[in-house]
Amino acid sequence: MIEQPAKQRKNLFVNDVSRPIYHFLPPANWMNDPNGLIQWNGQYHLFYQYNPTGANHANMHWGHAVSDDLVHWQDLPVALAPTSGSVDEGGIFSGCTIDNNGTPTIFYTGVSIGYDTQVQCMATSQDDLLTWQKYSDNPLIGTVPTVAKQTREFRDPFVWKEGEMWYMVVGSQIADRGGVVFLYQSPDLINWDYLHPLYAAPETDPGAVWECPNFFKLDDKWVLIISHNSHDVTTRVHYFVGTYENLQFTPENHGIFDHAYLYAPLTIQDDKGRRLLWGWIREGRTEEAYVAAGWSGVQCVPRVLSLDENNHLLSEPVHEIETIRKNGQHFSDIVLAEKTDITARGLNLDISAEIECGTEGQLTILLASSEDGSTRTVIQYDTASQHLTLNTEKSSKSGSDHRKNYVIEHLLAADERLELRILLDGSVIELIANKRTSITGRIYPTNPDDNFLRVYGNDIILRHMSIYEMPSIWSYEIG
Ligand code: DQQ
Repeated sequence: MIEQPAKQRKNLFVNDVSRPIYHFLPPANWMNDPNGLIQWNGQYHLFYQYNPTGANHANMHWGHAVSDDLVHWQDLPVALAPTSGSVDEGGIFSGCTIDNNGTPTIFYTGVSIGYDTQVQCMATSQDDLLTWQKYSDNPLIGTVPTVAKQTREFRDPFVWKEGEMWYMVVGSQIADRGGVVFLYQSPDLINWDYLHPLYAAPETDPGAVWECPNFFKLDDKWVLIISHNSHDVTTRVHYFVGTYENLQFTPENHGIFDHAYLYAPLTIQDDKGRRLLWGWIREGRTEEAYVAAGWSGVQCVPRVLSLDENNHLLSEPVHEIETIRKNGQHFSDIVLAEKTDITARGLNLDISAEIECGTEGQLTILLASSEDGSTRTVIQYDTASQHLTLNTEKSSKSGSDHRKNYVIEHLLAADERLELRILLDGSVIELIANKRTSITGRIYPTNPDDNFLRVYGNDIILRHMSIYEMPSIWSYEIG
């Protein structure tokens, strides 16, 4: 058990209102994918892609943090670093941790300098996950299956056990086809046999790579989550829900897990039986801007996954985050009009709302707005077109490339209310509608006074709305 000290971080970013205060991010520098999630002695361990020397994607290590409650985190020493002259000298890329009969065991991708060779490696810990020893005979898997017709894109092992056998999926690319997930099997975690593609891009999609696969049982279905890297604006997290029999996966439904900045998620099942997901919230500003800021990358608030009767993958923030809510304002049964009915202030908020929409209903929520509304982030729902919008085109006066307008179809059944959950945290907005449409956006507020929230609409009844202030999850060293 790792004790949590009362004071843990130096506050290096006191006046940076863009930096989230209740989402996890390292004390400074670059972070991307969540890695190696595991619950050990009841505590949640989060590893993550980390550059200890700067806020750019380079020099990949595994950073490490631990939490008793999924809300507050203690920083721990870097868990894995590249070893020069070895198969991971170019970086320790993403992977997972499993419990091998009492031995914590990491599977990760070791890359060469320049990333042209990507191989699957192992490391174990003898001191409850604090320090790690790399397997002396790495790599475990050193070549891409020939069906890939390429030798470079091969990473992010995800391992699980069924009966007496271990299985691994690895993200890759078939050169003339698109993304693929390869399936392996092992009796002992050391010797791995390649079986076949678990699933490949259903339509030709050359150039795309499927990264960070997750494959797990949820209720009586199997879910495959992949991060579809198309090297352009269509880079998104996709999911497939289906059946898995005789080592064959047959998808029955496909969806987009998040329509904007959430990427490379990793899941685990915790001791409460919940399937939890963390995902990297990418930056929406230029490399120059985030390097200058000194930090880059945020984890989403962990989400609990479930399925509905239509095989949609649903997600909602873990209820633990509600324990830090403060100063709640509650509104019920309000018929909204064009003039603002509700005003609140704050750049770190947790908002939930349940809304009845008339046939011509239009709901507008302004966030991070200046008093005159010239700076604003806009969330809208339009009943006639059944579209949900997150518009960040006027979100701040900072020079950045986050200025986007996401207009995403969100169908409601005839008697279904619109349910919104909005986690605003400085530059992060997690917007989730009816648990099934997720748009994670970035805004970069520069003026702490541009923090008005306004709600208005027409042909809309706000059945319920709660707005909470959210405090920092960190205790900072004094001085
Ligand atoms: N990020 C890691 C890779 C993974 C990619 C490298 C996804 O292992 O494929 O930092 O963001």
